[in-house]
Amino acid sequence: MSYKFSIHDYILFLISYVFFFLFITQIQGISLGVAILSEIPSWIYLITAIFLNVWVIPIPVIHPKSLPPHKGLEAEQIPTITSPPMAEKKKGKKPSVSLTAKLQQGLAKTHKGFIGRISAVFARGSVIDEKMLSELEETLLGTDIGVKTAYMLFERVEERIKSGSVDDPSAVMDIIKAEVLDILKKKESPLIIPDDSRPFVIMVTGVNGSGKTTTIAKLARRFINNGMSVMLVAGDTFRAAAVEQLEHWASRVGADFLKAHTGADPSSVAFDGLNAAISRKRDVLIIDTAGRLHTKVDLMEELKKTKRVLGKRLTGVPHEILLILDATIGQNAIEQTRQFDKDLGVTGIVLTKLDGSSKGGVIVGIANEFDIPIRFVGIGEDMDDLQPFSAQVFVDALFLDK
Ligand SMILES: Nc1nc2c(ncn2[C@@H]2O[C@H](COP(=O)(O)OP(=O)(O)O)[C@@H](O)[C@H]2O)c(=O)[nH]1
Ligand SMILES: [Mg+2]
Repeated sequence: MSYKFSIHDYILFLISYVFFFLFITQIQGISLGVAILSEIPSWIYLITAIFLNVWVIPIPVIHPKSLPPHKGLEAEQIPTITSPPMAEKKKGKKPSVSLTAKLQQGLAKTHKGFIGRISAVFARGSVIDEKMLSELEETLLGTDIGVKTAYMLFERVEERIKSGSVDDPSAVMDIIKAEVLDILKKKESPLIIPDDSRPFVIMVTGVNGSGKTTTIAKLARRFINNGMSVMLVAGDTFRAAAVEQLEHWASRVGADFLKAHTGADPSSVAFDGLNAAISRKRDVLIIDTAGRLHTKVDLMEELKKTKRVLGKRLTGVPHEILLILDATIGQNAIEQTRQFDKDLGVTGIVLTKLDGSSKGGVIVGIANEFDIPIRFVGIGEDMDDLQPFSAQVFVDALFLDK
């Protein structure tokens, strides 16, 4: 068990001894020369002194400031828990841009790399012919949606053209837009924190650099802005810098933070985090995890163990296994999803760095190939640059010609 004493605790501790002193003087009948002090019954001094002491000294489980004992896991991994200062107010004002406009800006490169290439095929002629169709097939295969989705999309468009329901090249984009919307709509499902699952536990996974820690900060801020209390756990225990990065964000967004020493067993830190979130009655617990190459068996085993340990402590936990995918890696994100889902059972996806990628079309492939909801999209490094995924808003922004 561990608890970091703050300056307020030391002051309360000293005050408790003042009350003890007053109690002793009262029962000994020593006059301090202040009439009102001797009129107060001695038991009030005693109770106050005991209360202040108990408040300062963390008592396992029953005390709100205490961390519960470290059950069944390596005893040397003593975690440190810190409470946040007031969340930092945003410095300076940014010009306000609507969410749709921001998404549009963020998707500009993908628009060029995905939509731009397809519409170029149809700009070349005024009638749809075989050549145009085979160019469309080739172009779709060259985008980042993956072979399977490219063929599916092509077949659907070809079917509509051959059935005679479209003959104008400019109308084909509308069909493709409707098909893409249809695929994405099925995976639109916002992350809802139910009242009866507190703490709601989110285990955040993904390879190094995909944006896990940044997304955790953005999520924490979102939850805190919605009136929820949040605790963050540094489960990427192998990289000291990763722990520091999360600690920095926790204090900036106003979340509790728990860490252990470098190299500690991640499942043990996650377990401590869950215990702490339960005893502190936090609404949301977000666990960061390591992201060494996902093909490494030991990483997957480590993540599986963390999931198992959490589930043993509280049924149904983790409620959400969020996979963070970097849009700049294009089709590799499909393979990453396959790996993480096979081993962990991913329950939600966040696609980050759409703003820096021309390969954001991969979202269509992921939505088509997996039965996993897309929860959010990341369109920048700022805290506000995480948007809940809305298929309609996304498709409108993606297909919009400027
Ligand atoms: N442009 C952009 N950068 C992002 C986004 N999300 C994360 N990043 C950046 O990606 C880098 C890696 O992010 P980090 O959260 O440390 O990744 P982790 O290793 O998975 O925890 C950092 O420089 C982030 O600022 C995003 O949506 N857009
Ligand atoms: Mg990280």
